Formats: sequence, C-alpha cells, structure tokens
Amino acid sequence: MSVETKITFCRICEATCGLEVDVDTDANRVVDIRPDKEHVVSKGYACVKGTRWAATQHSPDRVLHPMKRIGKEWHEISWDQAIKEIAAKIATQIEKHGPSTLAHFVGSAGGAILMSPMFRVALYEALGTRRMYGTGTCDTMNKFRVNGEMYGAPMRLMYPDVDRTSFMMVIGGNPAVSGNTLYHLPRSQERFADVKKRGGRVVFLNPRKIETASSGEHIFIRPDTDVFFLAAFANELIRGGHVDRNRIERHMVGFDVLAEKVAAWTPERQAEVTGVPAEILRDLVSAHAAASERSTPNDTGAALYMATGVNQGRSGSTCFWLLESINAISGNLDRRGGTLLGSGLIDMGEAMGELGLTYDREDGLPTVSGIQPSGMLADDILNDAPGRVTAMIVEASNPLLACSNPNGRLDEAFESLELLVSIDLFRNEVGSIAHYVLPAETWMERPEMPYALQSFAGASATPYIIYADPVLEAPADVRPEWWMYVRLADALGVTLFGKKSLSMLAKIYARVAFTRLGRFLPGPEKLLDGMLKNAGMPGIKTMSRDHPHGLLLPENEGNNFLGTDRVLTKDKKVNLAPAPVVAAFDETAEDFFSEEIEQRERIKLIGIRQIKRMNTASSNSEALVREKTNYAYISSEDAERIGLTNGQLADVRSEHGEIRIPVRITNEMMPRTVAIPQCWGHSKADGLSHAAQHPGVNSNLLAGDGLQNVEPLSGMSHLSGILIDIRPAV
Ligand SMILES: Nc1nc2c(c(=O)[nH]1)N[C@H]1C(S)=C(S)[C@@H](COP(=O)(O)OP(=O)(O)OC[C@H]3O[C@@H](n4cnc5c(=O)[nH]c(N)nc54)[C@H](O)[C@@H]3O)O[C@H]1N2
Ligand SMILES: Nc1nc2c(c(=O)[nH]1)N[C@H]1C(S)=C(S)[C@@H](COP(=O)(O)OP(=O)(O)OC[C@H]3O[C@@H](n4cnc5c(=O)[nH]c(N)nc54)[C@H](O)[C@@H]3O)O[C@H]1N2
Ligand code: SF4
Ligand SMILES: [Mo]
Repeated sequence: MSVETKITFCRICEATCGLEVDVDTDANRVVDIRPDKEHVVSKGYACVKGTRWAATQHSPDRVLHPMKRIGKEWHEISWDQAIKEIAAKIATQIEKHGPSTLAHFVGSAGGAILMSPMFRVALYEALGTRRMYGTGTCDTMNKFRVNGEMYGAPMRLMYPDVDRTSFMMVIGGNPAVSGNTLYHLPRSQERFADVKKRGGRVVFLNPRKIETASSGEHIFIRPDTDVFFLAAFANELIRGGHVDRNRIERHMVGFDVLAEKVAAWTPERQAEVTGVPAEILRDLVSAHAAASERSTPNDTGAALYMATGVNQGRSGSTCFWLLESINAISGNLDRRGGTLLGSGLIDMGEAMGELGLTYDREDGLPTVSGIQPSGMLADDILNDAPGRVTAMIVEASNPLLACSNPNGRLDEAFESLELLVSIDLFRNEVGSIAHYVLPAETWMERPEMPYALQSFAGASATPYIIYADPVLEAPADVRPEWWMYVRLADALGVTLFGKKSLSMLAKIYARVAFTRLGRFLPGPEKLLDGMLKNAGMPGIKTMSRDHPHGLLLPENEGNNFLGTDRVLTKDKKVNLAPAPVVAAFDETAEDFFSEEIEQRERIKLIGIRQIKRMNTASSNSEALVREKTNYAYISSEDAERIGLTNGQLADVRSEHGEIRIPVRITNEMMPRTVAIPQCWGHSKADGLSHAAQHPGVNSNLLAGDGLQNVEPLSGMSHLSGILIDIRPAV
C-alpha cells in the first residue's frame, strides 16, 4: 500500500476547515483524516464530520452508476441512456405544459460546488424556466432581500469583525455546532473567548442554552419574538443619543422613519413577549454604546449578527432590517470592530445586479436571487393551473425531510411528478421515489476553492484564499453536476449562455471529457486558475505548491464601503427605511405582538443542529450516527406540568401535523419551548441502510406550507417558533 498525505479543506459546512488526508493511492481510499494544523485560519480545528468523512466517502450505499427505477426495482443504466431518456421526458413535459413545468431544487451541499451553478442556470435559462427552488428559502433569503433593499444588492453582505470587536451579539445562531453561516468563522468559540479576554462581551440570545454559550453570556428569548427585542434595542439606542449623526447624515437615508417606527417599542413592552427583562436590554444597550464609542485600535466597535433561528421565524426580514440598522446608525457599519464588507475574487453584489428579485409568481411572492419559495413547492406541484410543476431535478438535497412537509404533503406532491431526478451521492428519500438517480462526485473528488463566501462575497473574519486539488479519483461512472447539465442541454438541443459558439464548445467538451481523449483536455481546475489570476492572485499551481494551507490576504480595515461605489443603491446611500420592509413591519408588528400576548402559555417548537449530523446528509454514516432516534427536548418545568418523564413517548401536534417522539428533560430549554433536532425521519429511504436502522422522527411534518407559512418579503419558510401541543402518548 502506498500512502500519500494530501492537504485539502472540508466542504461539509461553511467553516471549510483545513484537513490533512492520508490516501492509499493504489486503492484510491482514505486511510486517515486529521485537522490541518497549518491551515491559515482553522489552525488545527476540524469537527468529527470532517475527520470521519471516510465512512461516507466509502459507504457501501453510495450510488456509483446512473440508476433507473422501474416499479419498485432499481436498474443500473448507462449515462447515454439516462441522459437520452431524461431529456426526452423533459421535452414531452415542456411540450405539454410549457417550460415552467420543469423545476429544479438545489440543497445546501450544492452551495459548495463551484462549477455546477453556472451550467445549471445556463440549462434552465436555455429552456426558459425560472422554477429554481432551493433550501436557501429555509435558511437565509431574508438577508439577501434586505441587503438588496438597504445596500442595493442581495450579495452586499456585511460580517462582524469578531477578532477586533468589543461587543458582539449572536442572535439565533450556534456557531460552535453549525460552523456558522453566511460568515466564515472556523474556531468560533476560541475567537469569542478572545473577545472576553480583551475585556469585551459576547452575548448569545437564544431560546436554548446552546453549546457556544460557554464562550460568552447567554440570555433566553422566546422563539419568534426577536423583532420586538430588536425594535426596542434600536429605540433605546436612538433615545439615548448613541447614534453617529455625522455618518447618518453623510451616508444614510431614512433615519427619521426608522426612529419613528421603533418609537413605540420600549424595553418594558418587548419584555412582555420576549422574556428578556427590560433592565437586561438596557444593560446590553449601554454596553453596546460604550463599545461603539471606544476607539483603541484593537478594542473597538460593536456588532450584531443573526442566523437561521431568526431567519426562519415569521419576521426574518424585518428582524434583519432592524439588526443592520442598529449596526449602521451606531456608527459600526464599515468600521474596525464593527461590521465590514469583504471583497472576494468576484464582486457578487455587482454581478447579481440591483435587487435580484424576479416576480414571476402569480401569488406575488418574490424569488429573491432567483430562488422560488420551497414552502410553495407542494402547491406549485399539486395545483391544477396550466403552468404547474410536473418534472423536477433535485441536486444535492433532501427536501422531503428538510423542508416543511405538513403531514407528508410534500411526499404526496413529489410522488405525483411525471419526472423526478435526483443528483446525489446516495439514494435518499427523494431518490427512493425518483425515476432516475444520477451519481455525483464527492467534495474529495473535485478541485475546489471555497465557494461564495470567502472567495466571492468575502464575508470572512480573516480574509484568505485557498485552492485544493482532488484528493481522490472519482469512481469511473460518477460525474460532476456541470457535466450532466451540459449533456442534457446537448440532448435537448438548446443553446447554453445564449451563444451558439460557446454552447457548442461546452457540449463538445462534455462529449469528450469522460472518454479516453478526455485526459488531453484541460480540466475544470483551468477555470479556477483563470478566476484566481483574473483577480490578481497566484494561479492554482502556485497555490498548491506555495500555499497549500491557504494564503492570507490583507486585513479588512473598514472605511471602504460608505461613500464609495460599493454602495449599490441608486443614490449611493444606505437605506434605513426601505418601503416594502417598513410596510411589512407596519402591517405585522402590532398583530404579532397581540398574538404573542394571547399565546404566552403555549409551547413553541424550535430545531437543533447536532455536531455529528449535517442536515440529513450524515445520517448514513456509521462513524457519526449511533442514536436510534432524535428526541424532543423540554424543560423540567414544562415536563412536570404536562406530566412527561424522561424517555417517555410524547405526541406532538401542530395545526399542520402530528408526530410521536421520545422526550428528554433538560435545563437547556427555555420554559414553554421544545426543541427537536430537524432532518431526522429516515423511515422511507430504501437506499440508506444505516439511516434506516437509525430513522428518528421528521419534525418538519409539523411545519406548515403555502402562503400562510411563507414570509412574503423573502419567500422564507416558517420553520422555527411553531406553536405546538405536547402530551404523553396514549
Ligand atoms: N453540525 C451541523 N452543522 C451545520 C448544519 C447541520 O445540520 N449540522 N447545517 C448547516 C446549515 S445548512 C446552515 S444554514 C447553518 C446554520 O447555522 P446556524 O444558524 O448557526 O444554525 P443553528 O445551529 O440551527 O442555530 C440556530 C439557533 O437559533 C436558535 N433559535 C431558534 N429559534 C429562534 C428564535 O426565534 N430566536 C432566536 N434568537 N433564536 C432562535 C436555536 O436554538 C439555534 O441555536 O449550519 C450549517 N452547519
Ligand atoms: N425544522 C427545521 N428544518 C430545517 C432547518 C431547521 O433549522 N429547522 N434547516 C434548514 C436548512 S438551513 C437547510 S439548508 C435544509 C437542509 O437540507 P438540504 O440542503 O436538502 O441538505 P441535506 O438534507 O443534507 O441534503 C443534502 C444531500 O446532498 C447530498 N450531497 C452531499 N454532497 C453532494 C455533492 O457534492 N453533490 C451532490 N449532487 N449531492 C451531494 C447528500 O448525500 C444529501 O442527500 O434543511 C432545512 N430544514
Ligand atoms: S466544522 Fe466540521 S463539517 Fe464544518 S468544515 Fe469544519 S470539519 Fe468540516
Ligand atoms: Mo442551511
């Protein structure tokens, strides 16, 4: 056996930690994976999902050939047959129902694939369909919507300058477990602890006492009430005069409207529904103000950051508007220790255009950044309208477990499709009912640069770049996603990129790429090489030879956004009162507040991410998943009142569905809040042998879909803070 050590980076979550991988090059197998101590940012940190990836990589369940389902039986078929049949079925459906009948669904793993989006979008544009769905409407579209409104482009994304801040608040995120999102931050706990060591404060606002809390202070907040906390926070800042008038006048518009809108929200009033005492909010505001006013080079500034827990509520967009406004009016936007705008290899903000909103939906919901609301997918399939979805390609996703699926309605919708194709490593729940499963490469089998974040939008607390060659060879019959899209375009006879010559080139390339002649062609790494060089960076050869652990770029000193062309609004000013967002706040705040008062005694459901599970994707790893099931976590106060004991089975009901799950009593939970780890419930996948033995329960059967359960500004699904009843199972 000849073993070689290769340096790469993990692509399972956005932390993209550096890894050192021992490979048996004769057998093309991973022997060992260790954290890369020399990685310029992760510096020897990696979690178990990265270091135990070999079990997934070499799982006996991995799909290694194109598969076709006939009845309940699966058959291996050739790529030629797969592409030909799928293209023919797409053509038939489009002929019958028009191009919008073909939909696409991309999951979070798709976000780590650099090459796929270009060709995926090119194929769908060539076919004339805009039906691109994705789990982006489960995690983050509210941020893109509000960025578009306030800064002029969805991808104008600020990040907190954690390594220099004196005060940071993390609202609805759990970076120690999640690896953080839309903000590149490996080793988060160490970095939060450093803020404390510098004499600063890090505060976590969360209905659950989270793992990350040990590196700062934790405050409970009732799920889906953050909007009142943030409004009162903004109000207190303004009333206390802790605003930077000079910056506001020079670089922002709408301050007076903002001030007027939050004026009704006092610390006392928010306390009635959030559970955050008024004096605690006041103390946080003074600490924030003191940090904002401090100005020593390494101890300065304050930053608020929010993540999926808030995004998935009913007020995700208004919350993000208030949060960004607080950062802006307090003088922390575009400043060391506050929030910064990075610069990536490509300016995605500019590239994505002004707002990135396309309204092609009859219900008026926006498709932020071109993404359709996943919470409308069942409706879009099951309705009778001529443009309904009858065919779908799902790439790197498992929406049946990940998305709202009220009592199994999404299963019903998917089962009714005329054509369902899953592009995946495994035959997951979607794959099990698909007509075709197409086998994709794993991240270890492709060359890559970290996608959108640090390379493109540049939202990295430490700016750097890294490039990694493939660690393993892909199995012979496995293909990259981009290749599948180009082959489909070829079979369907459509022109990619609107340019005949370019399209022909791509098609000829794809025809040849996996034949014996293919090895004479330049690979996809050539494209990555070009991107790096275009941005004035070293090419991939130099990166691999001289900077395998990453190359640090100059630190972001701030003062490079306000007053520059990087503000993409028409007047080049930050809009503190975007009309649609302010209108949504006007329409909802008082109503939601009254509802909260009425519902104070009721229990709300939230989710949990677990360190050993990446959404549904790790469930098939015997190296990670030992538990047979997930649990409903409940406070002892609630358990006692309801009459539940540890381990007992409970029936959990919402207005949308019902599940049965064992409970665990814990002091982590805020009373009147129950948490269930999401993305379990593998009772139906016939291709996941380990997961089938460790199925657990799908909490998203309790989430609602349709217009009532989708946030109108962004298309985000309401997945957190769902009202439930829980009682002993009978
Ligand atoms: N180990 C692991 N890592 C992952 C994933 C995974 O499944 N497992 N998934 C990846 C993906 S796809 C994403 S998008 C990122 C997400 O990254 P994060 O946003 O950091 O994800 P979570 O850990 O779910 O953190 C959400 C937090 O919000 C809290 N919360 C819920 N509702 C509310 C609320 O109404 N208000 C407030 N203030 N808090 C609330 C929850 O208790 C939870 O701690 O993580 C990624 N990383
Ligand atoms: N209640 C509740 N529900 C939630 C959440 C929550 O917080 N609460 N979080 C939501 C969020 S943020 C998200 S992003 C979704 C997650 O949902 P998804 O984004 O759908 O993620 P997974 O379910 O893990 O599915 C990923 C699939 O991609 C496959 N895969 C992995 N790598 C590759 C690859 O390189 N190529 C291809 N083609 N396939 C690959 C895996 O095998 C797996 O089947 O869940 C959402 N659901
Ligand atoms: S935190 Fe874990 S899963 Fe995320 S990139 Fe690092 S090693 Fe991979
Ligand atoms: Mo996500």
